Amino acid sequence: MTEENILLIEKNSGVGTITLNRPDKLNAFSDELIFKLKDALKEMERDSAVKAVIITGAGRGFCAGADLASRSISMESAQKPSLGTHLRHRLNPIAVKIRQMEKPIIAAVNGVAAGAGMSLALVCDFRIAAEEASFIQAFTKIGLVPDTGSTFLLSRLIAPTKSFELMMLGDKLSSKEAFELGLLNKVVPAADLMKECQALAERLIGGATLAYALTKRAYNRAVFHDIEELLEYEASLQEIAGRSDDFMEGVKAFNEKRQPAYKGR
Ligand code: LHQ
Repeated sequence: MTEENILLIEKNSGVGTITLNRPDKLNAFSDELIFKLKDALKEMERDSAVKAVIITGAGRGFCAGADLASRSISMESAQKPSLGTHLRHRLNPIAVKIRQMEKPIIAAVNGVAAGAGMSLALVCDFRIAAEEASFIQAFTKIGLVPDTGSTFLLSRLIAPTKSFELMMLGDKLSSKEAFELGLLNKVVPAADLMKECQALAERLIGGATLAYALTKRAYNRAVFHDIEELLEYEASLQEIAGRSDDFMEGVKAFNEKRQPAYKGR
């Protein structure tokens, strides 16, 4: 069934705002949402009137990662899904586009950012979060490996000791904890979130935008020069994890709202 208005686009004073809009699913990535996000980013890139972009979520979630109730993932189909292919064609191109776009992209993290939803926040240029927001590397909890860039984004943004712990255990980080670790630029009350992000975007627009674009290019070369190779590596590992009994069990348990019983295979 096609949902309506699952992604909203607004343009205001040179700032393009993209809102993921599946609030009852905490803006989990259905295929349709992924394709719309990809198109929206392309539109923002092409539109010369847009000089900065904000990505946010409607309701109490930023993005809960892949839609675990979707037919392609929830194993209603007899075949096990190819998660490597899923990543190569759907989520990885979004991560690459955000890094390559020579306009600043701000994640306005209004609520929980889990799994690939956390990767989406991490791949943006700036992260401002509401006090109520939280961050979860949810992947291993459903028998997967971190993807959409989380393995290298997290370990390059903060110290490896903590990033590995977060990836392995999947514990929830509050905004305050994420800020203290250096994952966020700022934490603000929810009521001020969009105002703060708009103000940052307008400040960037009012500055030397060519210098900003070139700085982003240099930063990419310094920190994320191997992004495509690493995304591909994650996809190849996710292909293995996605065919495991543990992943089947993880998704089933999530949808049945119970604890999973893993066997390590
Ligand atoms: C959801 C979801 C969701 C569907 C909440 N899907 N409905 C994976 C596979 C394929 C290819 C590529 O890459 C990936 C990468 C990934 O992203 S793997 C990680 C996928 N995400 C998760 O494992 C997170 C799952 N969600 C949660 O753990 C919790 O919902 C969090 C911690 C995010 C929020 O918890 P609560 O605040 O307690 O909310 P809730 O669990 O009650 O969720 C609210 C509703 O949203 C609920 O629906 P319902 O109809 O019962 O009200 C959830 O089922 C739904 N929802 N996440 N990912």
